[in-house]
This record gives sequence, C-alpha cells and structure tokens, in this order.
Amino acid sequence: MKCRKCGGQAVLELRRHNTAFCAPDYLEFFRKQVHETIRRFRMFKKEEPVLVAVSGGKDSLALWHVLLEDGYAATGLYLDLGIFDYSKESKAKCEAFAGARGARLLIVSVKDELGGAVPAIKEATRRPPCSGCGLSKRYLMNKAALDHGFPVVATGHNLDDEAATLFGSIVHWQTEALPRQSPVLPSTHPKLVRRVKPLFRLTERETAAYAFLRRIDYIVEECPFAKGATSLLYKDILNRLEDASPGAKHNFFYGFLERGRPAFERSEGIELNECARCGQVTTGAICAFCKLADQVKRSR
Ligand code: Q46
Ligand code: ZN
Repeated sequence: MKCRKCGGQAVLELRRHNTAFCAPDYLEFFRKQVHETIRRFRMFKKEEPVLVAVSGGKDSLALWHVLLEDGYAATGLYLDLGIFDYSKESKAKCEAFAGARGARLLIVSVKDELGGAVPAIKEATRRPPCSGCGLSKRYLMNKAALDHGFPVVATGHNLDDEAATLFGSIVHWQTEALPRQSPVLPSTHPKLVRRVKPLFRLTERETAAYAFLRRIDYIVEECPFAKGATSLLYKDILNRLEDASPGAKHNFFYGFLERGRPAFERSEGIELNECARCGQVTTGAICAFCKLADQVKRSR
C-alpha cells in the first residue's frame, strides 16, 4: 500500500476516503481536517481564547495537541469526576501532557462543586450515573469558561460519537434532542458559552492513529461506568455498517446535518432564565445541576 501523497510506504488506509497515507502525510491530513473544520464552521478565531475539555483520552488530548501546535490560545480543562482509579489516572495523563508542553490546565472537581463525586450521583439517584455525570460536565464546562473569561469550549467528540448519539436519538425518536446535535452550539444567552466539536469529521480510528503517531500518552481504559452503555452498542452497529459500506457513518451524520436537522429546528426560541440558586442558565426556576446537588446532599 502506497501513500497517495508521496508514493512512500503507507501506514494507514482510509477506506472511506479511498486513500492511504504515510505517517507525515497522515499527520498533515489530520491537522488540515481539524483546521478546515474550525474555519468552515466558524468555531473560533485564531486569537480567541478557547477552553478545551480534556478527559485524558485520545480524542481530547489529540485535539488539544493540534490546537497547541497550530498556535491557538488553547487552555485545557480537566473535570475531576472522582471515579476511583480511572479519574486519578486520567488526571495524571492530562497534567503530564500540559506539563510537557508548558500549557495551562484548569482543574475543576465535581465533588467540590456538586457536594459529591460521580459515584455519589449513582448512590443518590439509584441509577447509572451517566445522565447526572453528563449534565454536571456540561454545567461545569460552561461555568469554568464563564469564570475564566473563555467565549468558547471545545470538546473532543469525533464522528463515531456524533453518529452514535444521533442513532440513539433516532431509535427513540427524541426529536427535542435533534436540533441540539450540531458541531457548533452558538451562545444563545450571555451566560451560555459557545460549544464546538472540531473533531466531528474524524473517526475514532483516525484520532487514535494521530495520538499514536504523535506519541501522546493517553488513558486507554474506559470509564468503569461506560460498560454496557447503549452508546457502545450503537457504535458497534455503525462500525459493522461502515465495514460493509465505507462512508456510511459519514453519510448518515452529514446527511442529517444538511437535510435532517433543519426540519427539526424550532422557530420559536426557548425561554431561558437564570437559576435562582446559582445564577446559571436554565429553562426552569432552579437548574438541573442545583436539583442534583440537593439530591446528592439528601442521600448523604
Ligand atoms: S458519562 Fe458515564 Fe461517561 Fe460519566 S459516568 Fe463515565 S461513562 S464519564 S463519557
Ligand atoms: Zn443552579
């Protein structure tokens, strides 16, 4: 297999693009894809300070790496979920990554902000902690960005993540979730920062290849609560589809963005208030994070 760019020995075949690259040309391809996504979707400007949510995994660290290499003003944000050894190890990976590159890393602890870490959410709600964990992550990302003056938060969601989320929303016809599925969520309130996903055009395999070739030391283990998650089942189904028909995942998600999503967009805006407790944006009187904090407190 030869590199389509230079004719040298290829290390990676990209069937969905019907191409193959050697290591240097693959790294260049990856970097350009990220850069082009940021530009085309008007995610942020070069001089704009951007907060990159890093989990210690390959996707978010690869994203931070590309942004730093390209001279973006990218600060890392690590949310300490307090999930046993998984959190200890992932935090250490983020700290080592930042330390080696002289990059700034903010650390926010869910336990400090909520009154209990993610395992306490599980105890308090007597359910898998993922929905409470997800809402805490979105809340704390926004809060950290506001507190530190960042107009935009970037996350490492890749094409597999986005396609699996879309698949799940469609399987359950969660039509209210469909308009929110976008690579750019603009700020619709002065206290809501823009959220962007610069890796959404790249697959998990492609970000893994970037992280491997750039020797990024990331946490390979998944969160222990991810076991049995339906998102993994959806990813598996989509991977099988992709194997049989390269490009299917891309077509599924891009087709939605171009032709499906506009049909579900609401013309009337949703009324946003400030939470009476914490002042963050919510659709009710008290935000979901404050309600969850009450629940965690009650169960202690
Ligand atoms: S939501 Fe669930 Fe993740 Fe939170 S509890 Fe772990 S698996 S980390 S992406
Ligand atoms: Zn609140």
